[in-house]
Formats: sequence, structure tokens, C-alpha cells
Amino acid sequence: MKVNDVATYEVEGAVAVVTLNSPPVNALSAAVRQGIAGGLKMALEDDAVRAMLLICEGRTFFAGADITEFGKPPVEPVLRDVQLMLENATKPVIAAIHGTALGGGLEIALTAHYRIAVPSAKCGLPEVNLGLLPGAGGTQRLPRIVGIAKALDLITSGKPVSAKAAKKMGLVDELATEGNLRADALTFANRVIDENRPLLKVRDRTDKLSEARGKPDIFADFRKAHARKFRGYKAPESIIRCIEATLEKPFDEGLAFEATLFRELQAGSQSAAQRHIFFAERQAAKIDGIPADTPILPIRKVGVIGAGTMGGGIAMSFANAGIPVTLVDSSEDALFRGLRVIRGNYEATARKGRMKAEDVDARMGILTGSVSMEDLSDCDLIIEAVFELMEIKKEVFAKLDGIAKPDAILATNTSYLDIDEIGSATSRPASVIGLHFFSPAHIMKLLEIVRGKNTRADIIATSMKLAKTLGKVGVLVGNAYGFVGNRILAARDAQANRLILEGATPEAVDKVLYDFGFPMGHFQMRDLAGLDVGWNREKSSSSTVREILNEMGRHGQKTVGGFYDYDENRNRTPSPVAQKVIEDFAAKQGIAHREIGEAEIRDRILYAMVNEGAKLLDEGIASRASDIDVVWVTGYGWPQYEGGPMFWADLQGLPQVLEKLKSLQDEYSDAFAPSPLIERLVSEGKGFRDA
Ligand code: 3H9
Repeated sequence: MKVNDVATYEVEGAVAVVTLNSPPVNALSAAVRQGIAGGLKMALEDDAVRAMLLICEGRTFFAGADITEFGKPPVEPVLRDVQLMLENATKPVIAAIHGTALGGGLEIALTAHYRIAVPSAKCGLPEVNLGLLPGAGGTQRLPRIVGIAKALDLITSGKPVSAKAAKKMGLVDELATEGNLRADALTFANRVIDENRPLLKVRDRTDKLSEARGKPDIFADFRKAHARKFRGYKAPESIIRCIEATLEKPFDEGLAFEATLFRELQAGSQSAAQRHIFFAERQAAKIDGIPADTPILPIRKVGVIGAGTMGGGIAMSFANAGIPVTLVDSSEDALFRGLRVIRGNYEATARKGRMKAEDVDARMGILTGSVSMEDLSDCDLIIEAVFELMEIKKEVFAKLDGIAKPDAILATNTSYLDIDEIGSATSRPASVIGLHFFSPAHIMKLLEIVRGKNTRADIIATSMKLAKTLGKVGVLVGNAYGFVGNRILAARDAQANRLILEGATPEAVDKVLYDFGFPMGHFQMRDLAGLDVGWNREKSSSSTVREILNEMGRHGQKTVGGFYDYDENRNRTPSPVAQKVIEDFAAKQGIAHREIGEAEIRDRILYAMVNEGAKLLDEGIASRASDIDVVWVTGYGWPQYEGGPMFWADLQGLPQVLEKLKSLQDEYSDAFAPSPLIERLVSEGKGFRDA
């Protein structure tokens, strides 16, 4: 029988089964909440019913509150009312979980009296990733089941646990057979009835809380251990305070406290920024002109050319996803070194307990080394990651053209170069695409996918799908020097370099970026990447500070220094040597030295980046402002809670951004001449979000 459009009610013996089906992820929208409440009411009023099963159809149990409802007027019943009804039901309620019980979804399950899950299910409270805390009792109920220490970890990390782990912690009571959830849950419900089991309420449990009362430092220690990870974010501290409240306040007061802190976070700009990124990442997968049903080519075997840092990391990304990969390098030495580094990386991961020891061999087992490109003839995808020089890339592609099978995808990992020119070295430019991974490639989430003017639609669609298979976020960009990410980086670089010549120190510039929320400053990042990346000793002519530092053998962290000095443990200190180079160079250029404040550094760097982003949008190199945000948040360390450069600009207000750019142009340089797109949007009363 229908409860409403998304819920059905059936009775099987003494058990009422309330089934929710609201694709794609059964988010707890008003209709879903009404469906649960309606089904429960029917079960309570039905004398033949002695227990109720709450189960979902489709790919998952409830994946959380419906984020699209945030900011809209609340519709009854709100989630907490539904939870109260479930928890106070006079007949046992059993939640049957498959897929992902996340956020409000898990919080609903925590108000059921019992929980059963299939082994493949995952349970978690990922609200922190949206700049929120679990606002439907999660911070009060979870610690009562799993204890304070585990709850702190689970809720501040947002990471889900497997059903097996959940069973171990008591978060689920029973594991069902895979694919047999409904039947097993019915059997379990009948057992609950037959054994007359009590109406267990998580809220009433105190045993796990008592354990923590003997450890007064638990919260202070946790804060200290995670200070670096939580830096700048508001949600983790609010979560910790709520969990502290479980020890300090009675349950209902703890719940009220949680609701207050949830509302504060929900109304704040950090959560707005993080929710923006959540939807922006998903939006990035949708591409105009490439319909969702575009054929996807099978990627069963991959070749990677170049066993250096990038090639090795790319090969690991595929091995991690279970896709066999052949790593090729022309030098045997380089190949063995590359393979050794990969094994070393896996072993270190296993030692840290982040991977099973037996998986090291399994991953290495699907990774083959070769010194011959001929061995790539049966690969579905070949990615070139050799030296960043056009002549070399073209040579590799011309050779590949004669080796690769006709339907193979030929990809380049170039960070700057022209995809069309690289493709022109082959007889099949339509099969050529840019797959720009970020270092370390097996960890960084971003994959810039660069379409050439001829790249075929199915090759683009396959590459976008591939990003997801690798656990990455794919962003499709146009073919321009530096694409999206590095072109904006170049705008930042230009300002940072100019600022140090005018009198700001590299440390001062870096401090401003670090304080804004970047994990490291600009010059720190340059030193880490290596100042010699892309530097050519023969062509070096002392024409920039960077060239001079390179000529002095200062290539960054891996040497004695770059913009900073480093000791043998790579500890960083300001460098008098680099500072002298900067000052001498500025004097030679006739640039006067002056005091530069933090506000000027911040404005010049951030507004230059926003302006470059606007130009990329105007030129069609980026198709959406939100794509630029995804690139900078997932690939370049722009703080997630600031939402990316374009979101940040919208938050300042585009008219203010325009004014600021004009005044920066007047005061410093024409590099700040506002992009025509900004002028246009302001005149139309729009923001980047409408571009
Ligand atoms: C919360 O619960 C607060 C409470 O504590 C307190 C409340 C008082 N709402 O990711 P996918 C959409 S906060 C609305 O591509 P997958 C998504 O936009 C919430 N929509 O699929 C996409 O739409 P489209 C806590 C949502 O299989 C489509 O579903 N929960 C929501 O790769 C498919 O998504 C979370 O943070 C939502 N909650 O991954 C979980 N979730 O097709 C967030 C998804 O138009 N969700 N959509 O692009 C996820 O982590 C993943 O979506 C999930 C599926 C793992 C579930």
C-alpha cells in the first residue's frame, strides 16, 4: 500500500515493512520524512503488527538530510520529530541498511531500536565535509554506542566505517547476507518479537560515557593531535564541544546544545563554501554537448611512459583502482628506481596501517615494468609523463602512433603544453587528450582533463568516467597554456614575484597565504616542487630571481635552499642569501624598496587570481566558475572553507571586486585591468555563479 509518492507500507506476518524509494540517494527530503512518519503511524495503529522494519530501495539507505533543502523554510515533520516518533514507538523499530547510511541517514538509524546491515554497507557521519556537524543527535548518540575516542575520530574525520567494523563497535546489531537484506531483516524482526526483546534506546546508554570520565585529557589531547588538520575549520571544534557535552549535560540538553551549534554552522559562510564545493564537484561531471549516454570505452589495461615521480604516481593510481598497468622508461636504471620508489611507497603505507601488508604484493603484481614502448600495443589507454618539452613529447607521440592499437586513448600529462600540437605528431589527433595529474598523483584528487580541438566525445566521456574510477574529481578544461590551474597559478606567481622585488619578504608573502588557509605559502610551494622544474641551464640568462637561484645551485628543498634555506631535515629558515639576490636584482631593475603590509599582499595576490579566473571563463577555457573552484580547492590547496576563488569573489560581492581591481590597476599595474566578464556581470547585477 502507498504511504505517499516515495513510501510503501506492507505487512508480513507480524512485521510492518516501510520501504522508502526516493532516487538517487534517498536523501531525507520532506516527502521521505513524511513517508517514514506516515508508515510508522500505520504500523502503530495496526493491531496485527508487533514490529516495524525501515528499509530503502535503490542504491542506498538514506544518504543524509536533503542538502538542497538547506536555507529554505522548514517543512513538517522535521527530522528530529521523525526521530522522536521512531525512538518513542511502542513497537520495536528495526533499520535495515544497505549502501551508505550517512549523516541524517545514520542518525535516523540510531533512533531505531535495532540495526541490521549487509556486509557491503557503510555507516558514517560525513557532515564535517560540508562544514557542519551531525545535527540530528549524531554527536550525542554515537558516543553512547562507540565511546568518546572513536566518536571523536569518526565524526571529525567524516570517514564512514564498513558494516563489519560497525558490527564490532555495536553500531549495528546484526549482519545480513549480501543481497538478502529484506528477508534477513524480517527474520531478525521476528526474533525480536519472539524473544520479547526490549525497546532499546541509544539515548539511555551510559556505559561508554562512564569509561571516558576516567580520562580527563581526552579532549585536550585530541585537539592538540589534530590542530594542524583542523586549522581554520570551524566545524571540528563545534563537534568536539558537542561530544564534550555528552559528559557534561543530560541527553536532552546535549541535544539542544548540538542543535544550536548546528544552526550556527549551517548559517555560516564556511558551510556554504563547502556545500558549494560538494555540488560543484558533481556539476563538473556534466558537460554540455556530451550527453550522459555517450559510449564509454573499456579501460582494461593502461600504459604509463616515464617512471619518474609523476609517472610512478600515475601508475600507482591505476594499480590502486585494480587496473593492470605497464610502466615504461627508456632507461633500465630509471625504471628500476621508479619501481623501487613505488614499492617503498606501498610498504610505508602498510607500515602506517593504512593498507594491508598482503595488498602491497597484490598492487605490485598488476604493475609491470618495461623498457620498450612496444609493450604498450595492447593498452586501452597510454599516458605519457616524460620531460616537459614539446620536441620530446612529439617524438614520443609519433612513436606511440605506430605502436598503440587503433582504438587506444593517447593521453599526455603535460601541465602547460599545447595538446593540439602534441596530437599533430600522430595520425589520430581525435584520440589525443590531456590527463593532467597533480603530484603526488596517487594522492591528489584533481584530474584536469584537457580537450583538444579534435578530441572525440567518447574519449572525453571515458576520461571523465575514469577520474571517478580512480577516486578523483575530473574537470574538463580547454587547451590553453597552463590550462585552468596553472594559468591562475601564473597570475599568483607574477604578483608574488613582484611583491618580493618591491620589498615584501618571501616569508611575509607566504604568511599571508598560510593565514588565509593555504597549507603552505607560494615560495614554500615553489621550493618544494623544485625551482628547476622547467628551467633550462643552457638558456638561463639571470633574467629572474628564480633563474639566478637556480644558477647558484639553489633548486629548492632538495638542495641547500631556494627562496628559503633548509637543513638536512628540510627544516626551513628565512634565507639571507636569497634575500640578497632579491634585493640586488630589484636594485638592478630600479625597483624602489618599500614597506608592504599584509592587506596589500593579500589583495594583490587574491584579486589577480580572481581576475585570471574571469578571463579563463570569458575565453571558454573553463566552462563554469564552479569548475575553477574545484580545480583550486582539490589541486592547489585553496581552503575548502573559502569555496574556491570564484566563490570567494562572489562572497565579497562582484561590484566590490570590480572596484578593487580598478584601484589596484591605478595603484600598481595594468595586470589588474578588470576582465570584461566582470564588468559585464556587474552591469547585469549578476555574480560568477550566474556566468
Ligand atoms: C546531514 O545529514 C545533516 C544532518 O546531520 C542534520 C540535519 C538536521 N542531499 O555523489 P553522487 C545527490 S548533511 C541532496 O554523484 P555516488 C548529488 O548531488 C548530509 N542531494 O553519487 C547527485 O546529484 P546529481 C550528510 C544529494 O553514488 C546525486 O545525489 N550526508 C545528497 O557517487 C548522486 O550523488 C552526506 O554528506 C544529499 N544529502 O555517491 C552524504 N547526497 O545526480 C553526501 C547526494 O544531480 N552524499 N546527493 O548530480 C554522498 O557522499 C554521496 O552522494 C553518496 C553517493 C556516497 C551518498
